[in-house]
Amino acid sequence: MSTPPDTAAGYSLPGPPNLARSLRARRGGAVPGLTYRPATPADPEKAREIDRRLESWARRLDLFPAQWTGDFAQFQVGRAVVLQHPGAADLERLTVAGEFLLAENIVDSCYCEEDEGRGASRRSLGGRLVLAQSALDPFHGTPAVEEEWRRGIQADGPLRSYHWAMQDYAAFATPSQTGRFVHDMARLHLGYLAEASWAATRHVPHVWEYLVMRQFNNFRPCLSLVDAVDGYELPEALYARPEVQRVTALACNATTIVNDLYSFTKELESDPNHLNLPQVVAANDKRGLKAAYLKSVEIHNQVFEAFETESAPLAAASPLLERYVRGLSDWVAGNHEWHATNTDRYHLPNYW
Ligand code: LA6
Ligand code: MG
Ligand code: MG
Repeated sequence: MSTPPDTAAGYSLPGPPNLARSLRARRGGAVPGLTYRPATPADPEKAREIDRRLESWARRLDLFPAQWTGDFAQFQVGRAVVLQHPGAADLERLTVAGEFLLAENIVDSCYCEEDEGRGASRRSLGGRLVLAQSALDPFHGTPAVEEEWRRGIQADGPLRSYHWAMQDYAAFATPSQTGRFVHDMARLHLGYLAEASWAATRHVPHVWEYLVMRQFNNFRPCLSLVDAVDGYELPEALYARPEVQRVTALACNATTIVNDLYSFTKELESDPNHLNLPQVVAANDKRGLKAAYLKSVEIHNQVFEAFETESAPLAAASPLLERYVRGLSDWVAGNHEWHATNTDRYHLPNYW
């Protein structure tokens, strides 16, 4: 939201009321009334070690200019992945989860989020994302064109980040796990395009339409890694089952709605029209932002509870599924803890 200057031609102007600022009083902690499971506490030394490795990875690959380092440090990637993967088999695997988290946020920031000032542009998004997808899902053609493609991928920081994170992942993940991840990234990119299209046309979706978009513009690629990071594979034949797909999507959606709740005030400050679940509920119900926010907490809780209820019989049916569902649940809990405690980035509205 642009704020007019306090003084003009020597007069002091009160300016319009700043809604975002008035929502600021309550800062950290969990959203009251939100259903969540406590996370396994993060070992700070482990988080620091992951951050050290990621910093040297980002520097080696020249992923972004030095002046952005503070922004990404504030993001606390090391702490995020330590919280999200308490059963990680080793530090190398955790580091790769961090590489992807960093890469996904670089692409989101540089390609999608126009108001972050890193060159993102809705008009060029589709073309950029299709090339980004090829950094994960290689191009195949004549040797000469393949060589041009290889040079093209290495010429851009966001593309390099995707490409090299994938190389590191493929060193321990099975082809089926990397294929699953490539599919989930294509879903993410489709979601980014829908978000950009609605922002460009100022379309305000129905709640169901918004939640469909957010099922694609979603943390799913992060949860796609839970078995590989923990050092095993949920075989394709089990992963593909509709009931496994459903609990996976429910976990991914719960965790992404959590982002909408915690980033609500940040997004309102940067762009009063930014779509997130409370904003969309408010636009549809016309009962104000507070009622919409509280209703969004309820929507989250129902999705979260459906995940818990429907995953219980799966966990009871097979040790592999029990481990997989525990990995999803750990990721949801760790991600909630990261959002609730990252007060540098998020703060809650003053609604309680
Ligand atoms: C973050 O939401 C989010 F849910 C994404 C799907 C983008 C990043 C992608 C990953 C990690 P938002 P905020 C797969 O873009 O609220 O709203 O932190 O991020 O600015
Ligand atoms: Mg985004
Ligand atoms: Mg958000």
